[in-house]
Amino acid sequence: MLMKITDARVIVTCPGRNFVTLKVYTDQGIYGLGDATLNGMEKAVTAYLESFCIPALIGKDPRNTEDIWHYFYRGSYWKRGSVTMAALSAIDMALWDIKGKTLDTPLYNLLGGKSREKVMVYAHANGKTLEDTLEKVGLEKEKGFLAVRVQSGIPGIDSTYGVAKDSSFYEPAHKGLPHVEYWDTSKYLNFIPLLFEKVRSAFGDDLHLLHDVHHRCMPIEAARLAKELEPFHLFWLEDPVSGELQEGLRLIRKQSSTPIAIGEVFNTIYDYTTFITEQLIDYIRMPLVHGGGITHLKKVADFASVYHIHTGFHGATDLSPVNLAASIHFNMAINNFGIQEYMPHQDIVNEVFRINYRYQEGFLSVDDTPGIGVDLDEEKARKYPYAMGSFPVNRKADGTMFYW
Ligand code: KDG
Ligand code: MG
Repeated sequence: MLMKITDARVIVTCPGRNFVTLKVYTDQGIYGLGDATLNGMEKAVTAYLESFCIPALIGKDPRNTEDIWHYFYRGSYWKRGSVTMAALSAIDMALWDIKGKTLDTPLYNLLGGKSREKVMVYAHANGKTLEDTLEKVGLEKEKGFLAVRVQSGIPGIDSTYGVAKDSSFYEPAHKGLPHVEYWDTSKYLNFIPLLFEKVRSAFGDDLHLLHDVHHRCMPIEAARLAKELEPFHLFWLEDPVSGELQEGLRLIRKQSSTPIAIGEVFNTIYDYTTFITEQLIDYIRMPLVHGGGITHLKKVADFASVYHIHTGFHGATDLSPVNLAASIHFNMAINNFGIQEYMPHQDIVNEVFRINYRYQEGFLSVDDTPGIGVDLDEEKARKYPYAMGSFPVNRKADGTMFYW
């Protein structure tokens, strides 16, 4: 039987925040969905998809996921990069969705079947003060979460990334152009060990605790933090340094046994080679939506498994339900799954996307809908037009531009 891609469209919708979805159509009446959302760069990914990828996809056999992946990766002179890899991720996800629907089976079956029935997830607790944060951790524990990422406002720093002024939902981007936030690493380093001492003593040894540094330390500062957090047995310390300097992790590793997770801003295996082969990290954060989709992440996860490294995919609310569902399938199938990040989308998002996963007592599971199993209501999507948003930028107190 022949099968051909006849068309594809990009659907941009903003139910509270922007989502970019690629919909690929075939001559068999089956379509597939892929997530192409890249926070703040939605229009750039859309332009690449519309101006090049979609015309190049038409006429290809969607079942050839491997060859099509390499057509867009190897076939492109300008390789890698967040924008092009997000586009390729969406193409790949949509084609795997089509493959599952064509074979009438859920995605996890195409990746090796079930290694587990459900996947452990971690929740977010963000408080403005230490007391507020302790209360937020308690609330997540009451919801049944076995793992909680703990972030807090820092005394003496006006605003802390990821700790919203209105904490009803998490949204790091703001409407319009970037505003400036001021940062002071020494205040941060003085406060965080105290925070974890309090959280550990309030909630006991069983709760898994995670923390995200958001790339704010130099390697030697991160080494100090990892060492000082050692008594509180974190599940992981995330993005302790800006990840482009892979050698920087050696310094942290020599000093501490706190597990390290890195790479939510990465997009290919080449961002990870030193980290993996030198066992400098413990968890891979690069998600399907930004790391070349299922085809590429399967290779990265398999490569990592040789070095006893696990997955811990990025799963903030600025990644769409299509990515989250695909990630649950993926996590159910692979052996070296570690944990999945989970922040529930707002209800308005789940009105636009029809989801097939559910949260129960610390775990997520998907049903057996063929393919990825998420659909998009286009009529509802049209009610929420694109709205420009951007991340804040960081400066030190003296004005110096600081890292992400
Ligand atoms: O768009 C960026 C967010 O997804 C990111 O800031 C969230 O760091 C994050 C995390 O670990 O979820
Ligand atoms: Mg992060």
